[in-house]
Amino acid sequence: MVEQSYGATRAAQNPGDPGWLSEALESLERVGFAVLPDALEPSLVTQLGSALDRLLQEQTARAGGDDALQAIGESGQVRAPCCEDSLFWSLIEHPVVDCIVERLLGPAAIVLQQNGVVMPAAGQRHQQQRWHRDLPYQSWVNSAPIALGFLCTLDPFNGESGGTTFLPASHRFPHLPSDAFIRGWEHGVDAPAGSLVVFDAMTFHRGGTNRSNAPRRAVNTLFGIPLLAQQVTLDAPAGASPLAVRRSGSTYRPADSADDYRARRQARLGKAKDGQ
Ligand SMILES: O=C(O)CCC(=O)C(=O)O
Repeated sequence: MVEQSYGATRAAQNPGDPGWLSEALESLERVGFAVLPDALEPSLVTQLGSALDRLLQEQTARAGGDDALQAIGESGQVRAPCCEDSLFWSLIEHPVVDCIVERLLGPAAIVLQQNGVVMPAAGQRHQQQRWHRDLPYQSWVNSAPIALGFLCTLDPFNGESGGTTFLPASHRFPHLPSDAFIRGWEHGVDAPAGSLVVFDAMTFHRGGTNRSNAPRRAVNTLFGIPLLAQQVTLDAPAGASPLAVRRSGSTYRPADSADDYRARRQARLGKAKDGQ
Protein backbone atom coordinates (compact mmCIF):
# COMPACT_ATOMS: atom_id res chain seq x y z
CA MET A 1 0.00 0.00 0.00
CA VAL A 2 1.24 3.52 -0.84
CA GLU A 3 1.26 5.73 2.29
CA GLN A 4 -0.73 8.96 1.90
CA SER A 5 0.99 12.33 2.18
CA TYR A 6 0.53 15.92 1.08
CA GLY A 7 3.00 18.58 0.03
CA ALA A 8 5.72 15.95 -0.27
CA THR A 9 7.77 14.56 -3.12
CA ARG A 10 9.64 11.28 -3.19
CA ALA A 11 13.26 10.87 -4.24
CA ALA A 12 13.52 8.85 -7.44
CA GLN A 13 14.42 5.19 -6.94
CA ASN A 14 16.02 2.92 -9.46
CA PRO A 15 13.03 0.97 -10.87
CA GLY A 16 15.23 -2.01 -11.76
CA ASP A 17 16.37 -2.57 -8.17
CA PRO A 18 14.98 -5.51 -6.22
CA GLY A 19 12.96 -4.51 -3.15
CA TRP A 20 15.62 -5.62 -0.64
CA LEU A 21 18.23 -3.38 -2.32
CA SER A 22 15.98 -0.29 -2.46
CA GLU A 23 15.12 -0.76 1.21
CA ALA A 24 18.74 -1.28 2.24
CA LEU A 25 19.99 1.74 0.28
CA GLU A 26 17.28 3.99 1.71
CA SER A 27 17.97 2.86 5.30
CA LEU A 28 21.70 3.30 4.83
CA GLU A 29 21.21 6.81 3.53
CA ARG A 30 18.68 7.94 6.13
CA VAL A 31 19.52 6.08 9.34
CA GLY A 32 23.04 4.83 8.58
CA PHE A 33 22.46 1.07 8.83
CA ALA A 34 20.35 -1.75 7.39
CA VAL A 35 19.76 -5.36 8.40
CA LEU A 36 19.56 -8.11 5.78
CA PRO A 37 18.37 -11.23 7.64
CA ASP A 38 19.43 -14.74 6.55
CA ALA A 39 21.79 -13.55 3.80
CA LEU A 40 24.21 -16.49 4.20
CA GLU A 41 23.70 -20.23 3.81
CA PRO A 42 23.54 -21.92 7.26
CA SER A 43 26.35 -24.34 6.28
CA LEU A 44 28.68 -21.41 5.45
CA VAL A 45 27.80 -19.76 8.78
CA THR A 46 28.75 -22.95 10.63
CA GLN A 47 32.05 -23.23 8.76
CA LEU A 48 32.89 -19.56 9.36
CA GLY A 49 32.11 -19.97 13.07
CA SER A 50 34.48 -22.94 13.43
CA ALA A 51 37.20 -21.18 11.44
CA LEU A 52 36.85 -18.04 13.59
CA ASP A 53 37.07 -20.07 16.83
CA ARG A 54 40.27 -21.70 15.57
CA LEU A 55 41.84 -18.41 14.45
CA LEU A 56 40.98 -16.76 17.77
CA GLN A 57 42.85 -19.53 19.59
CA GLU A 58 45.81 -19.39 17.21
CA GLN A 59 46.16 -15.59 17.19
CA THR A 60 45.73 -15.39 20.98
CA ALA A 61 48.45 -18.01 21.50
CA ARG A 62 50.83 -16.24 19.08
CA ALA A 63 50.26 -12.93 20.90
CA GLY A 64 51.27 -14.45 24.27
CA GLY A 65 47.82 -15.33 25.65
CA ASP A 66 44.63 -13.49 26.51
CA ASP A 67 46.18 -11.38 29.30
CA ALA A 68 48.68 -9.92 26.82
CA LEU A 69 45.83 -9.08 24.46
CA GLN A 70 43.70 -7.61 27.28
CA ALA A 71 46.60 -5.24 28.05
CA ILE A 72 46.40 -3.71 24.57
CA GLY A 73 42.59 -3.83 24.14
CA GLU A 74 42.80 -6.71 21.67
CA SER A 75 41.10 -9.58 23.51
CA GLY A 76 38.27 -11.35 21.65
CA GLN A 77 39.27 -9.99 18.25
CA VAL A 78 40.58 -11.85 15.21
CA ARG A 79 42.55 -9.55 12.94
CA ALA A 80 42.43 -10.01 9.16
CA PRO A 81 40.98 -13.56 9.14
CA CYS A 82 40.98 -13.56 5.31
CA CYS A 83 44.81 -13.51 5.43
CA GLU A 84 44.84 -16.78 7.39
CA ASP A 85 41.86 -18.70 5.99
CA SER A 86 40.57 -18.23 2.44
CA LEU A 87 37.02 -19.06 3.59
CA PHE A 88 36.73 -15.46 4.82
CA TRP A 89 37.04 -14.19 1.24
CA SER A 90 33.49 -15.53 0.76
CA LEU A 91 32.35 -12.53 2.83
CA ILE A 92 34.23 -10.14 0.54
CA GLU A 93 32.91 -11.74 -2.67
CA HIS A 94 29.36 -12.37 -1.41
CA PRO A 95 26.93 -11.17 -4.15
CA VAL A 96 24.78 -9.09 -1.77
CA VAL A 97 27.87 -7.44 -0.27
CA ASP A 98 29.34 -6.82 -3.71
CA CYS A 99 26.09 -5.36 -5.05
CA ILE A 100 25.96 -2.72 -2.26
CA VAL A 101 29.71 -2.00 -2.39
CA GLU A 102 29.63 -1.45 -6.16
CA ARG A 103 26.53 0.72 -5.94
CA LEU A 104 27.66 3.00 -3.11
CA LEU A 105 31.47 2.94 -3.26
CA GLY A 106 32.09 2.04 -6.90
CA PRO A 107 34.45 -0.40 -8.61
CA ALA A 108 37.62 1.07 -7.05
CA ALA A 109 36.51 0.11 -3.50
CA ILE A 110 39.01 -1.86 -1.43
CA VAL A 111 38.84 -3.85 1.80
CA LEU A 112 40.20 -1.60 4.55
CA GLN A 113 40.00 -4.22 7.29
CA GLN A 114 38.33 -7.46 8.28
CA ASN A 115 37.93 -8.35 11.96
CA GLY A 116 36.31 -11.19 13.83
CA VAL A 117 34.55 -9.92 16.97
CA VAL A 118 33.92 -12.43 19.74
CA MET A 119 31.83 -10.90 22.54
CA PRO A 120 32.59 -12.82 25.72
CA ALA A 121 29.71 -14.45 27.61
CA ALA A 122 28.29 -13.54 31.02
CA GLY A 123 28.43 -9.75 30.60
CA GLN A 124 32.22 -9.48 30.33
CA ARG A 125 33.65 -6.36 28.72
CA HIS A 126 35.04 -6.07 25.17
CA GLN A 127 36.94 -3.22 23.47
CA GLN A 128 34.21 -2.78 20.83
CA GLN A 129 31.54 -2.01 23.47
CA ARG A 130 32.47 1.69 23.49
CA TRP A 131 30.81 4.07 21.01
CA HIS A 132 32.92 4.54 17.91
CA ARG A 133 32.91 5.09 14.18
CA ASP A 134 34.69 2.57 11.99
CA LEU A 135 36.58 5.57 10.62
CA PRO A 136 37.52 6.57 14.18
CA TYR A 137 38.69 10.01 15.35
CA GLN A 138 36.77 11.77 12.54
CA SER A 139 34.51 14.65 13.66
CA TRP A 140 33.10 15.73 10.32
CA VAL A 141 30.50 14.35 7.95
CA ASN A 142 30.54 13.36 4.31
CA SER A 143 27.62 13.79 1.92
CA ALA A 144 28.02 10.31 0.39
CA PRO A 145 29.43 7.14 1.98
CA ILE A 146 33.20 6.66 1.73
CA ALA A 147 33.33 3.43 3.72
CA LEU A 148 30.82 0.72 4.62
CA GLY A 149 30.92 -2.00 7.27
CA PHE A 150 29.38 -5.42 6.68
CA LEU A 151 28.92 -7.29 9.93
CA CYS A 152 28.13 -10.92 9.28
CA THR A 153 26.41 -12.43 12.31
CA LEU A 154 27.64 -15.93 13.15
CA ASP A 155 25.37 -16.22 16.21
CA PRO A 156 21.95 -14.67 16.84
CA PHE A 157 22.04 -10.96 17.71
CA ASN A 158 19.38 -10.07 20.29
CA GLY A 159 18.79 -8.42 23.66
CA GLU A 160 20.42 -11.29 25.54
CA SER A 161 23.48 -11.83 23.32
CA GLY A 162 23.98 -8.07 22.86
CA GLY A 163 23.41 -7.24 19.20
CA THR A 164 25.28 -4.25 17.80
CA THR A 165 23.69 -0.97 18.96
CA PHE A 166 23.57 1.96 16.51
CA LEU A 167 22.82 5.66 16.88
CA PRO A 168 20.40 6.26 13.97
CA ALA A 169 21.43 9.06 11.57
CA SER A 170 24.67 9.75 13.47
CA HIS A 171 26.58 9.53 10.15
CA ARG A 172 24.92 12.88 9.40
CA PHE A 173 26.38 14.74 12.41
CA PRO A 174 30.03 15.41 13.24
CA HIS A 175 29.95 14.70 16.99
CA LEU A 176 28.76 12.02 19.39
CA PRO A 177 25.41 13.23 20.86
CA SER A 178 24.69 13.73 24.58
CA ASP A 179 24.12 10.81 26.96
CA ALA A 180 20.41 11.73 27.21
CA PHE A 181 20.05 11.64 23.41
CA ILE A 182 21.89 8.32 23.26
CA ARG A 183 19.64 6.79 25.92
CA GLY A 184 16.55 7.95 24.01
CA TRP A 185 17.55 6.91 20.50
CA GLU A 186 20.04 4.03 20.59
CA HIS A 187 18.83 1.04 18.61
CA GLY A 188 19.96 -2.54 19.28
CA VAL A 189 19.94 -4.90 16.29
CA ASP A 190 17.97 -8.14 16.40
CA ALA A 191 19.03 -10.55 13.67
CA PRO A 192 19.39 -14.30 13.25
CA ALA A 193 22.79 -15.93 12.62
CA GLY A 194 23.75 -15.58 8.96
CA SER A 195 22.50 -12.01 8.58
CA LEU A 196 24.37 -9.03 7.20
CA VAL A 197 24.27 -5.80 9.20
CA VAL A 198 25.40 -3.11 6.77
CA PHE A 199 26.35 0.36 7.98
CA ASP A 200 27.90 3.60 6.89
CA ALA A 201 31.29 3.55 8.64
CA MET A 202 30.58 7.04 10.06
CA THR A 203 27.50 5.80 11.97
CA PHE A 204 28.30 5.59 15.69
CA HIS A 205 27.82 2.10 17.05
CA ARG A 206 28.98 -0.26 19.78
CA GLY A 207 28.77 -3.94 20.55
CA GLY A 208 26.07 -4.81 23.08
CA THR A 209 26.80 -6.64 26.34
CA ASN A 210 26.49 -10.38 25.89
CA ARG A 211 24.58 -11.71 28.90
CA SER A 212 24.11 -15.21 27.45
CA ASN A 213 26.30 -18.11 28.48
CA ALA A 214 28.09 -18.52 25.11
CA PRO A 215 30.35 -16.15 23.13
CA ARG A 216 28.57 -14.10 20.45
CA ARG A 217 30.54 -13.99 17.19
CA ALA A 218 30.53 -11.79 14.08
CA VAL A 219 32.91 -10.80 11.29
CA ASN A 220 33.08 -7.17 10.23
CA THR A 221 34.46 -6.42 6.75
CA LEU A 222 35.08 -2.73 6.13
CA PHE A 223 35.21 -1.52 2.52
CA GLY A 224 36.26 1.98 1.50
CA ILE A 225 37.21 4.13 -1.45
CA PRO A 226 40.99 4.27 -1.99
CA LEU A 227 41.25 7.83 -0.69
CA LEU A 228 44.51 9.73 -0.19
CA ALA A 229 46.89 6.82 -0.65
CA GLN A 230 50.59 7.53 -1.28
CA GLN A 231 51.64 7.20 -4.90
CA VAL A 232 54.98 5.63 -3.95
CA THR A 233 55.93 4.19 -0.54
CA LEU A 234 58.36 6.67 1.05
CA ASP A 235 60.97 5.56 3.61
CA ALA A 236 62.71 8.18 5.75
CA PRO A 237 66.52 7.74 5.68
CA ALA A 238 68.40 6.14 8.60
CA GLY A 239 68.75 8.63 11.48
CA ALA A 240 65.91 10.81 10.13
CA SER A 241 64.18 13.25 12.49
CA PRO A 242 60.86 12.28 14.14
CA LEU A 243 59.20 14.82 11.84
CA ALA A 244 60.63 13.18 8.71
CA VAL A 245 59.54 9.76 9.96
CA ARG A 246 56.04 11.10 10.62
CA ARG A 247 55.81 12.74 7.20
CA SER A 248 57.04 9.57 5.45
CA GLY A 249 53.76 7.94 6.49
CA SER A 250 55.48 4.83 7.86
CA THR A 251 53.41 4.95 11.08
CA TYR A 252 50.19 4.51 9.13
CA ARG A 253 51.41 1.96 6.63
CA PRO A 254 49.28 -1.21 6.59
CA ALA A 255 50.67 -3.92 8.87
CA ASP A 256 52.13 -6.98 7.12
CA SER A 257 50.07 -9.43 9.19
CA ALA A 258 47.86 -9.68 12.27
CA ASP A 259 51.00 -10.36 14.35
CA ASP A 260 52.79 -7.32 12.92
CA TYR A 261 49.70 -5.19 13.71
CA ARG A 262 49.72 -6.39 17.32
CA ALA A 263 53.48 -5.93 17.70
CA ARG A 264 53.12 -2.31 16.55
CA ARG A 265 50.14 -1.77 18.86
CA GLN A 266 52.07 -3.30 21.76
CA ALA A 267 55.02 -0.98 21.05
CA ARG A 268 52.71 2.04 20.93
CA LEU A 269 50.46 1.29 23.91
CA GLY A 270 52.68 -0.77 26.16
CA LYS A 271 50.60 -1.70 29.14
CA ALA A 272 48.07 1.12 28.74
CA LYS A 273 44.58 -0.38 28.72
CA ASP A 274 42.60 2.45 27.18
CA GLY A 275 44.05 2.63 23.67
CA GLN A 276 42.04 2.34 20.45
O1 LIG B 1 30.21 -7.04 17.29
C1 LIG B 1 29.61 -5.98 17.44
O2 LIG B 1 28.46 -5.93 17.89
C2 LIG B 1 30.23 -4.65 17.11
C3 LIG B 1 31.51 -4.74 16.38
C4 LIG B 1 32.07 -3.40 16.14
O3 LIG B 1 31.74 -2.44 16.78
C5 LIG B 1 33.05 -3.23 15.07
O4 LIG B 1 33.50 -4.23 14.49
O5 LIG B 1 33.39 -2.07 14.77
